[in-house]
Amino acid sequence: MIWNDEFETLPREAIESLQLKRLQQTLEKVYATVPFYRQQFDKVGVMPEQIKSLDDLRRIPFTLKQDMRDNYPYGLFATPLDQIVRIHASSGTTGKPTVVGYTRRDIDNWTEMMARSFTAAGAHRGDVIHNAYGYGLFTGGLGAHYGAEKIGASVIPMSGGNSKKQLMIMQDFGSTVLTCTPSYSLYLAEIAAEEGIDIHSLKLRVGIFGAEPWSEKMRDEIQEKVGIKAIDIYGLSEILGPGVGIECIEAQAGLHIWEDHFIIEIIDPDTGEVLPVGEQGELVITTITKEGIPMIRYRTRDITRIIAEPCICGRTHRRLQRMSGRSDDMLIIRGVNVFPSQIESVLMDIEGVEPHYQLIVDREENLDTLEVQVEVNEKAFSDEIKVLQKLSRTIQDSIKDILGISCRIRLVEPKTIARSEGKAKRVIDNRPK
Ligand code: DLL
Repeated sequence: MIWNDEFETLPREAIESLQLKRLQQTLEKVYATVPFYRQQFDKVGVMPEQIKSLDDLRRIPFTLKQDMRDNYPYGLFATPLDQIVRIHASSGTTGKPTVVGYTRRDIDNWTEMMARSFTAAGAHRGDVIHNAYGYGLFTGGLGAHYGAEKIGASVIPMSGGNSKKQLMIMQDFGSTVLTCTPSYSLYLAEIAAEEGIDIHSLKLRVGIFGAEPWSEKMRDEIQEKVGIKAIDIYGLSEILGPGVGIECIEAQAGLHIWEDHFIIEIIDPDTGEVLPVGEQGELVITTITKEGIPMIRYRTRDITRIIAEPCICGRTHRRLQRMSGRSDDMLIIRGVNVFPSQIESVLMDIEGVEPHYQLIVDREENLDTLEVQVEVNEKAFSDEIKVLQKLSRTIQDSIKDILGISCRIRLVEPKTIARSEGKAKRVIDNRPK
């Protein structure tokens, strides 16, 4: 099923000419209304009317998260506050949050994109959507909520937390679709087991998971443990919130990006150069319909690649491969670059290991060190020390063989690594700043 047949199946040329028209309008608007953008354009001597093709976009400088901080809270808004009907913010790890504002039309567009996303994931009227993304300044809760109502499903605004109650509601209200972070779905499965609830006996059919990196192996783990189809959804508050892109249930292979609202580019994170289609690099997004806070060439820090091949679902919007992680989370261990999700993939392939882990990075004598803490299951944990030592060596060897890095392994008891109701914290970086 496709929510908006007309726009989701536009031929490529039509998408691109729509993109160019909307891009030109957006550039003119930001040049006229946002001093920051006017300075950015003036710095490189480009006027909005000189952007005559999609390729010309490259002439415009990037926008960074720091630019949002420097213009805190409302400096990048292109619309007066009396036109802004909603404000969200994302809590950075340090300092002030980044603030975004939506006009009525922005909310309508977001709702439409979430309606498309739910439909792509196989949700429809008659579904009971159990929304466990956090409601509040975080965009996950309300973003998913509006889209769920739009498709005519019955939405339960659970928000995060209180996991036992979540399970009771799922059981009693007959939830068919679960929306939360992938890691939280596994936590719910764990609580269900503790409470003696057979999670497979629930009516849940599909989970729409995002807001944090996760691997293909983690998907397998969730699909098996929770007994549902697990769909990847991508988004970020600076650009929209959830629903920038989603996988379709037909292929479960790459996130369709709603290209009538966004222009995507992949750049080399070191040089800033635009890479050819298909190459892996950092995702840069330009919004072309947003009114409240348009974003021009925003550097997301997320690492992915464009999949240009047509998809079996019939949607013509290009896909992005599952995010490998964020460039800021990439670990450089003795010269080798690795993403936490790559380590996750290796761990998930090893018998006796649970899908709960944490990576501790430190620096000793000027060299980065990595300790992988991973939970073992009850059965493995009750084994003799010799067996555990062997397991630990197996993990170490696999990581070395597959990723080429040496690390220390610390096997820990089941349920000792902190669970999260939102984004899981996979990396603890103790290196001196
Ligand atoms: O996490 C929006 C969202 C809510 C997306 C619910 C999906 C579902 P922020 O808090 O601003 O917004 O965080 C955005 O989270 O730049 C990525 O690094 C990461 N992220 C989001 N979705 C995925 C995903 C929301 N599917 C940041 N895979 C982004 C990997 C993801 N990383």
